[in-house]
Amino acid sequence: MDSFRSKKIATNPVTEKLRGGQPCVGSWLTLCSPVAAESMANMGWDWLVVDVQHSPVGFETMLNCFRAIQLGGAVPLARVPWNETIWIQRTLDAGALGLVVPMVNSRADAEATVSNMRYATRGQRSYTTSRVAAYLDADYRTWADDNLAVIVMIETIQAVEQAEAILSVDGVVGCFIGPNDLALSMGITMKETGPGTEHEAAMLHVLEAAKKVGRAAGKHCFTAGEVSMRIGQGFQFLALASDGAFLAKAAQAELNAVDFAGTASASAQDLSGKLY
Ligand code: 3PY
Ligand code: MG
Repeated sequence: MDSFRSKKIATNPVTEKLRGGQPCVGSWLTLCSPVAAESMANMGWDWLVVDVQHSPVGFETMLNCFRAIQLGGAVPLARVPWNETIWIQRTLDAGALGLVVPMVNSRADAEATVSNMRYATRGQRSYTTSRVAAYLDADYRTWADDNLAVIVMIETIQAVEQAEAILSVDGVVGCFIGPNDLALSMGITMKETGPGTEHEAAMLHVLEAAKKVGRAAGKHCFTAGEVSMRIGQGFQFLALASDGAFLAKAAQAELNAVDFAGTASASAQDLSGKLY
């Protein structure tokens, strides 16, 4: 049975890559499905975030997604609904190896995030054995303080202005830009974003601040093309869309391709492949 035992985790590859200046690419899970999570995790993403802020996922389903992600070989992360003690501490206890924390708008907000993710005397996290402790090649208490990926979301113009102060908080590993909320806070629509806009300049300002204080910058990207471009600019923590968006895009494209008149011919490729 030994061959079925998972390898003990020594370090957190996400935190390690981000601290080492390397890019790491993941995606978002909004379908609330451990089966979808396992399928995604097997594809080779560095990490997957269970979105507890903007999906209707329940706490136990989130935990089962963490298991599925781990089994598939990616690093399980979560976006908590808010920068709050109860959400942060419970989600870590359930086995997230890092958190993306929304709406961190000031240095004090970032200090609160870190404090909730670290045990005393470095923070105020209350102790229990996390679910993942059994998979670690270390004592969870000290491992967690040094290895959890602490990613604060910079997604308001106020946070952009405070980027250096936020990112320089001890314990912050990196930041993640939410382009939609950033646009809302600037009073603009997504049509007014992109190269040459104030929105783009704000994101590049965050990148510059992150580089200055030696932290990773990240962004939620719309396409693989954008992920590649952002890597070239120096962004590191890159999310590509979500399981829900991938499903909708692929399913819609296939449905759109159906010739309801039945006059189109099918190639050999059309007549084989994967049904499930
Ligand atoms: C945003 O665009 O505001 C996000 O939070 C993306 O994850
Ligand atoms: Mg947002």
